[in-house]
This record gives sequence, C-alpha cells and structure tokens, in this order.
Amino acid sequence: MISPNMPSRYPLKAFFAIIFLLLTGHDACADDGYRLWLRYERISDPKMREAYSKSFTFIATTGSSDILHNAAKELQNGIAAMTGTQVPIVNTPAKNARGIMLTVSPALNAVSRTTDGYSIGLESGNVTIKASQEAGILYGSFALLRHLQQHLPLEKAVGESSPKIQLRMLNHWDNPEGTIERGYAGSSLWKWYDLPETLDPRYEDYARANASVGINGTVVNNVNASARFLTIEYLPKVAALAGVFRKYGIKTYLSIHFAAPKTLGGLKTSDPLDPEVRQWWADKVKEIYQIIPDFGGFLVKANSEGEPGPQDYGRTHADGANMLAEALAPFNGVVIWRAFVYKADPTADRFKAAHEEFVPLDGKFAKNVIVQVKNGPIDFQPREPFSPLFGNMPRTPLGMEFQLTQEYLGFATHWVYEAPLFKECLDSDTYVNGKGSTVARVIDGSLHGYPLTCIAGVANTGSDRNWTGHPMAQANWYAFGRLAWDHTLTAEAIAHEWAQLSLTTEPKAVATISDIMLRSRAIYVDYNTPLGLSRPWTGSHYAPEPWQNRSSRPDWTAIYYHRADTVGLGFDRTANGSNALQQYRPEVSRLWANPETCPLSYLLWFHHIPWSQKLSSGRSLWDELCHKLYSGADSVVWMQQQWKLVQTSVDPVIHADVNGRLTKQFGEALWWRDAWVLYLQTFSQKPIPDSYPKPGKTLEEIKRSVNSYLIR
Ligand code: GCW
Repeated sequence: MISPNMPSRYPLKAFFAIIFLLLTGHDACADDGYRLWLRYERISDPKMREAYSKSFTFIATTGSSDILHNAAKELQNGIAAMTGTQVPIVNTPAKNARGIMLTVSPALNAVSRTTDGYSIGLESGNVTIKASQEAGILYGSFALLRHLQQHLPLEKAVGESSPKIQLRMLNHWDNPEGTIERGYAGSSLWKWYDLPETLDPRYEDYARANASVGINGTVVNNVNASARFLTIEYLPKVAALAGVFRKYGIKTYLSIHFAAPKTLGGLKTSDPLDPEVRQWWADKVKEIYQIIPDFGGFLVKANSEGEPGPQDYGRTHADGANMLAEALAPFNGVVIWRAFVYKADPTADRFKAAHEEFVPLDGKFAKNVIVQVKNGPIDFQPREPFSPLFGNMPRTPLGMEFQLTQEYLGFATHWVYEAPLFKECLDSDTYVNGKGSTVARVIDGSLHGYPLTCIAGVANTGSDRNWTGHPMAQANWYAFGRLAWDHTLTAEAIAHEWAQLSLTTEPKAVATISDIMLRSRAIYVDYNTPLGLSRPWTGSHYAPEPWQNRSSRPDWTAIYYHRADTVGLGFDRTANGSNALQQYRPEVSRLWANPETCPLSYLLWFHHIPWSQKLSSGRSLWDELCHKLYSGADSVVWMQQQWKLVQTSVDPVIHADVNGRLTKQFGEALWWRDAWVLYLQTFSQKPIPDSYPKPGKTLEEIKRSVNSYLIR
C-alpha cells in the first residue's frame, strides 16, 4: 500500500532530514505524484467534512470476496483521509444508522451490453451501490469516491453507469530484463527477478489505479514478445501478478512469440496448420490455465516489423489467430491479433497496408478473436486520420489501440494531454452505415453487433515514483480509462475531473490547468507536425530529422513521408497518387480528396501542395507552415505563463517539476520549428515572413545538435 517511503534503516539521517525540511520551510509531506488521482486530500471545509461524516457511519457488504473487500477498504481509506472519520466495515448495520450499502444484485444487468455496470442510489438515508458483478461494486465505489473528491453533494452521485466496451486494457511493452520499449518513466513495474516470491506493494497500487477508472485487463509484456514468458520459469511470475490484479477485477494477458513452438518447444515448424503445432499451443494454454484460472488470453504481433507469423508458412493472419483461438476457446480466452502490418515495398504506400491485408479476411476469424487496430493507418503520429479499417470489417470485432506512452509526442518532456487525440478518432465518422457511424460505434460493437469489444492503451507507466515521468502524463492514463468506460465523455470534462482529483480543487486553478491541457496537443502538433505532416522515420522518434533519407527500408526514412521537393510538400494519396483515399467511404474520401475541402489539419496526409498555393486560411502553403510552426512554439510560452498562475494552488514539488519540463519543451519547440523551416526552405526557396524572428542557428548546426539523439 501507499507508504511514506521513510528511510527506516537510517533513523538518525531521517530525523535530521525532517528537521532540515521544517527549518527551511519545505513541505515535508510534498506530493511526489505517487498517489495519482487517488490522493483523497482532507476536505478543508469543516461543514462539508461533517456532512459527509454524518452520512457515512458504516460500510456494509454482504460478501467476503477479495473484490468486495477491496471496494469496502478503498471507501474506508478514502473517507477517513478526506473527512478524518474512520468508518467501520460491517455485515449488518445497526438500525437507523446511515451508511454505504454494497450489494451484488443481478437485476441491473438487463440494461447493459456489458456486465460491469453499477448503480448508485439514496435509499432510506443510505447510499447504495448495486451491481450484478462484484467488479461493478468496485467501479461504483470508485465513482462515489471520485464524487466526494470533487466535493459534490451526495444527491448528485445518484445514477447508473455501464461501460460501453467489454475489454478495457493496458498493453505494456515491457521486456523480461526490465526495460520498456518506448517507455519514458523508468524501468518496468514488474520485478521479474523477485517474482513470484516477492510481491512489490506497488502492484496493488497499480491495480487500484486501473480499477478506479474501470480498466479490467492488462497485457504484461511487450508485443515484440520474448518466448521466455511462456516458460515454466516465467509463468509462475505472471501468475503471481495475476493473483494481485484479480482482486481488483483485472485479468492478465500475455503477448506471445508466434514461433514459440519452434524456439521453445523444439518443433520443426510453427506452421499454424501443423497438427503438432496446434497440439503444442493447446498444451501450453492448458498449462497456463492451470496456474492462472482466469487468464485473459493472448495478444499477438505477427508478420510485423520482423516478428514471426503465419505468413512465414504461407498461411494467413486468420489461420494464425484461429489456431490460438481454438486452444483458448475451452477456457473462454481470447486472441487479440494486431493489424499493425506493413511491408518494405518502395512502390507501395504504407498507409494502405493493413487494409489490404485484413479486409479480405473479414468474417474468417474465429469467434474469440479480436483484431486490434491502431487509431491511425501509420503509427501513433501526433495527428492521423482514422484508420480505414474501422468500418470496413463488419464481421470481425475490431478493437482500438491507442498509445498512452508518448513515443511521438515528446516522451516525458512535452506536456501533451491526449484525450483530444483519442476523441478526434473516436468521434470520426466512417459513414459505413450512413451518417453517425463513428469509430466509437464500430469499436463498442453497436454498429455491427460485434460479440466482443476491446480498447487498449499502450501504457505510459514505469518505475518512476510518479508512475509516468511527466506528472501531467498521468492524465493520459486516466483519460484513457475514463473513455474506455464511456467514450461519450468529453476531453474537457475529463481534464477538469483529473485536475481536481490530482492537483487542486480551487476552481480557478482547475480551469487554468484544464485549459492548458486541452490546448496542449494542438500546440504540439503545430510546432512538430503541422498541416498533416508525419514523422514515423527511424531514429530517436524524438528529435527533428526531416532530412533523413537513408535506411534499410524506404518507409523508414523521413523523405518517404513528407515528400518535399521544389514543387511543394505532402504525400499525394488521391487517385493521382497512391489512391489510399479509396479505402474510405465516398462521403469521407470526397471531402478529403479535394484540397479545398480537406481539413487543413489533414492536408499533407493526402495532397502534394505547391509552395505558393493559397489555402483555405488565405495564406500560401509556405506562409501557413511558418505561421503554424512559429505560433505553435510561441504557445509554449503561453503554457509557461498559465502554469505560473497556478503556483500557489498546486504542490510546489509538482509545480517546479512541470516548470522545468516546460522550459525544456520550449527550447525543443524552437528546435523543431527551426529544423522544419530551414530544411523546407531549401526546397521552397521562400523567405520566412518578416513578422517572425529568424532562426538563431543554421541548418547544419541543427543537424549536428540532433545527432546526439539518434539511436540507430
Ligand atoms: O511505433 C512502433 C514502435 C515500435 C513498436 C511498434 C508496434 C512494439 O516504434 O517500438 O513495437 O510500433 O506497435 O508494434
């Protein structure tokens, strides 16, 4: 559980440290961000504390299961911290006492597609939390606590809530040796060496945080999977983690190495149609369920970026997925098969690859298979149009994959609140069944009646004390969970809620912080990849490098994506170019195929635009680019100024931390701005408009400054 991290082996040192902190006026209990949005700060208004205390004189729960116990315990701890009153947990409350009743009652389920919903009511002076499943009680309890943390009247807590999507999961890209692929918050949370004997208390806090936003699944290892996770050495370690997570309604999943029958089992092949291979997987799955009876299933990256897969044997993705599905079916396990595929073909457009490979397989997957699709067609870019797979596989449950870790969003340095990115995709209209066929309605199953629904976020957690490196990146984990539960929530409402729970309840400060959050992603895009530029080239995925033109494959260079030349800029994906637009419904493609009607934010995704061409903004392409890059970088100054305004409302340690990161972010925004402007100027041959200051460095100097960031 949350511990104050006291260095108990050095009592004298600790004593002097505290005296020092007291004398120097530092807050000895400074917030290190560990508690996330579950801070349960003491309510300062005595009247409100008293009102809450009077309403809660007991917490009654009928069952004794771990999940119910944890729900009651969380309420007890939260209420004690916020009001100062220790509320007893009882089976039967005293007559006429007022308190919280937790009741598992099957009736609720009728209204919901999923089974995790809850209702909160006020009955005879008691607050009731009812749900058809124990997990629902846990979610209802966290909802009540969320409510109290925002100091809202109890009557406003009344209502029902059910998640729109069944499997709400985190995908960890964690490796067996403790590193995290694309992780920017330290090393893996999982201490594989110490497991299974030693359970870090942090595992439970991780589970609490997830449960508090309704996340009910976790894939503990990288999709670039080591076969070691399937060994008798590692499975008990995974089982130990599963044992902790289960108590918070979370199922554990594993990413698998498709060639494991060969590499681990010593078979001659891993061909999915080979009977011995099928038997090997059936046996392995049985072995897993013997020690993890509620195991969730497998996540698979196959025939993608060098990972093995069924195509190595002339088989299809469906053949591979169905083999695993057959092994998992007797245990109600699922296969989550990723659609992140693209080939090293210099003449092809990577944008089209997933659609080309997967749409012909629609309807060919077994019932317990979900195909997991990244939000955009390329790769977690700062801004991408929605993947054209959404809406085009009506007979195959499609799951969503968002990336919480900021691989292309400035790692743990740049402040980017991702909910607007998630919402932009979820609210996009595919038009597949007419207007209103949003991506959200594809993945929640309501459009095509999918029997299984899934949404995943590539985790941004790590061993850093504050979990996510950048303190504000906690909001991305939070927002993902809240949207996975209910994609109709707004990015704004979630920002407000998160800021209140995590930073301050002062209304003005909450408004200021939410405002920064809500604008942060657009600001990042403006100085990083404006007007539909993208940058999935190899290298650091951090530093600007638009000049990069050499790699083992063409689609791992920068020039492949932006296509700058003396005529103009952008990737022509119209009928004159790669025709990727054809993968969308006519209502979408018609709009985007015309540069006059294509939103400026997607323009260079689909068009090669001449430098002098006038855009809908009234500026030429070149001038608009300069405008975006300069105003984006300048807006970081605005972020800094706004952040200063909340100094007295936010914990000083967190405030200083974010301040430092913003200083760095500003320097790097200028770096990106100048790199793009100077590099593109070599093609456009146009001057930077007079109103903007000239870059302080030459292109050559910037290239040199980037070199140190490149890991090849
Ligand atoms: O974005 C790319 C990343 C890889 C990642 C891959 C994927 C896990 O650069 O690190 O591999 O996507 O999603 O499979």
